[in-house]
Amino acid sequence: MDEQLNPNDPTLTLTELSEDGATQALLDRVERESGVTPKRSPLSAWMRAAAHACRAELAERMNQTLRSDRKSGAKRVHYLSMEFLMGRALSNALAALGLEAAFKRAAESAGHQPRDVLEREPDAALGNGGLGRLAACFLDSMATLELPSFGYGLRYEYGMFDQHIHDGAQTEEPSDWLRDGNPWELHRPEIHFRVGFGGRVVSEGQDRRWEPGETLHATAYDFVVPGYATRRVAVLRLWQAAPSRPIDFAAFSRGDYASAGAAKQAAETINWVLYPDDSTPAGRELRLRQEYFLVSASLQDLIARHIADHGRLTNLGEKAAIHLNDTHPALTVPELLRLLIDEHGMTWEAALEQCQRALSYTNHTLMPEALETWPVRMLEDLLPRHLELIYQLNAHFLGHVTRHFPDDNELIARVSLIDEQGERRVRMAPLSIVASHQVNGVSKLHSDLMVETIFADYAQILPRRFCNVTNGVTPRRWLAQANPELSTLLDRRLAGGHDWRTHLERLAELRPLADDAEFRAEILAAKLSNKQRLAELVRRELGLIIDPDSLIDVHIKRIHEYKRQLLNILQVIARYQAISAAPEADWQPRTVLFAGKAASAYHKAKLIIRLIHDVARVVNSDPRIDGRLRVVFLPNYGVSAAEVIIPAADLSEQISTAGTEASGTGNMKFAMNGAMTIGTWDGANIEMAEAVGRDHFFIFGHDADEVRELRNEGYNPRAYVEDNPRLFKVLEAIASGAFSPADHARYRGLVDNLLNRDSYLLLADFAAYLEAQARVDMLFGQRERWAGETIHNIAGMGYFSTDRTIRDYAENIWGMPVPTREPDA
Ligand code: 26V
Repeated sequence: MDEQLNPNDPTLTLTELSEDGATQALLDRVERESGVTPKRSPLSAWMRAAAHACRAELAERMNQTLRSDRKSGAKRVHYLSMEFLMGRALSNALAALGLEAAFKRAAESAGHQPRDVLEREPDAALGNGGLGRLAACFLDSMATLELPSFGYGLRYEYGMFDQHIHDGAQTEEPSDWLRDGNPWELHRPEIHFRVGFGGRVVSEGQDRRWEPGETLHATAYDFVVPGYATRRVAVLRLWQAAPSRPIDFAAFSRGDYASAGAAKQAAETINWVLYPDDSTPAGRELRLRQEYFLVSASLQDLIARHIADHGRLTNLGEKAAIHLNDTHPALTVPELLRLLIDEHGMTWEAALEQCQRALSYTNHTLMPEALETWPVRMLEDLLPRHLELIYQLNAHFLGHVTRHFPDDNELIARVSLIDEQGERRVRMAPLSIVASHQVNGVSKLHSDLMVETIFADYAQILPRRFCNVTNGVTPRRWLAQANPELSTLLDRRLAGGHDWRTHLERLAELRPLADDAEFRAEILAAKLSNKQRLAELVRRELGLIIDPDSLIDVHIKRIHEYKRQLLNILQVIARYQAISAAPEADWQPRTVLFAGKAASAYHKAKLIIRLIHDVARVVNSDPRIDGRLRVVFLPNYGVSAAEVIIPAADLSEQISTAGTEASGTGNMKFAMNGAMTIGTWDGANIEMAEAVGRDHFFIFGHDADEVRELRNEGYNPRAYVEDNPRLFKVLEAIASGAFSPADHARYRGLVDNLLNRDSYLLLADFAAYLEAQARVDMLFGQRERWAGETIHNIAGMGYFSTDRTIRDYAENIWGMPVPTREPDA
């Protein structure tokens, strides 16, 4: 704070006041907004008033940030994403504004627990899972690294659905996060653009021009994302659709209210709901409309700003980086070409050059079924001019391929942007590759496999276009906020005090402390207190008692076959059978906690949730087990739940079939918070194990090469059952209805599928998994040694901060190097 300021000056903003002044200002604000005294104000009113107070500060910082970027003419990055899984914002904002102490004092003086106020804020769950949360961590790091940056997304009225469980079965409920208003957003009605759909393309001399059949308005809602230890911010701009004519008065006068309101209805469906299936593209027209709406509004916005700042578009690629978070915003390619050529008079060649300079694209999955394609017919109807430009780009690219590989007709046919098999479709990943200057995967293994498998042909043609940027997570949310106990320890033990929050590599200084008895004890104490907090949450949500001294074994993520929650459940059943067979033996008590949502139409994933519940019921009620094994499914997993669960975990399950999980980011959050990992040689697990030291990791199972060989040889799952009586017993119990006595046949299909197909090689990894779990039990039995191992894990996680990830993107892809801030002494 500026020493010259008088802390009692009433014109000062909240962050300029003394702690006393800020406390009083917060109390005043609560009273003014709610109309009753702070003591009588409900928690939700407290939450809103605190958010509004922060928003005012942040708005000012946004103005300053934008003004200074305008003046300096700096290059900006624009991160286009259909998903931003932001979670709650208040505690992050308070920390960034230095208002935590004042908030705490104010709340307590009114008789409220600060945490109760914070928990009144609904999660902004505008994303499905890893991809959306990564985008949110990126915004935090972009702001903190002082990178001129915009996130662009959609303002969904309903985000990720709320998950309810009835009799073990998942049901979905809309998540009405805007019901009580959103205290964070700044509506910017002055920022609006027109977005067209349908219609036809007309020729004007040499030129082609699109005459849309229907036009919507896009207006901006801004979220200010504070940086840590800087006044700079990142802006998340979310678009809202509105009809150009909300009421058709002619229809209204006829009494035809449906037609009179049709345009309004059509516009509002764009923002209606996030598509909640992250495993298969729905291929629905509404999704295509959403994608185009995001892309068109964002590009018009950034072009308008570019022209205002630079007066011309010939240096667009030099001053603007545009990043595609997966192919969901891939219509950026034809839309940018269209805007530059049709609206701004650029030539094809010049437009393509600017496009390639500006654009870059991240691939987030190798699963072939998740790669987006759109029917040509749908594009013809909805975006006819864009389809022309895609054809033109395809001809241009295939010409290039023909010149360089003149004899390889098969290659030329394979790499077309149009899939000609059956119904003709546009392939969005190739479209993004061809129009970008860099394409990256999200871990070393993933990036290697990407160029060896799904994009091998493109890598042959464009070898320098592909690179790797390993994911990370923001240590502000996932360590400082989520784990205050551990953070206090780090502050005390690391030479730079607080500054690991922006220099996470400092965690390496903990390595020598792995053998320090006192530090080990402190680490165990912090963990125990986090486990007690989790036990309290489980008791509140499920009425279930879990033992904070037991090994807390956590598997939380979207439910997918490749993530192998089912393998975990097989292991749980094997353990249950072993304990029941020898109840007198010395078993290491364990609580196995699952959480995660299944896509609503993903029947197998839903069946796995059902099985977890069925197994939990049997195990938890069996007196022979006597608390030595508990199985918990915590409903409605999301960012806020993760913030409680992760710091409490002893063991992190990262057990995807090798070669299927692109990176994982939960894996990083766990290790950073002092959990051990049991995992396969997959995604970022590999780089984590190498950073931490393989000896400090529980690695098991087939690696990606072995998985490929096994499949090539003709994988026979039954062979593993014949060799392994424990596995046989587990499958038999499930198939015979031991966990579903009222419906014996419930899991017969599931078991048949394992025996006959087992696409994700659960049975091949089962024995190794059990063996690794036994090593876990052994080590957990020696609690001090265990603590030493977890310290090695925390110490090795310095690399996995999104600050490092964003620096990589900025330097190697966006062409906007980041000045390094010196760490404190
Ligand atoms: C795919 C689709 C398909 C179309 C409909 C909606 C939709 C929504 C999301 C997705 C994305 C699936 C890809 C994804 O989330 N990948 C995850 O990305 C993380 C961040 O890079 C990474 O850590 C995970 O390993 C990867 O599964």
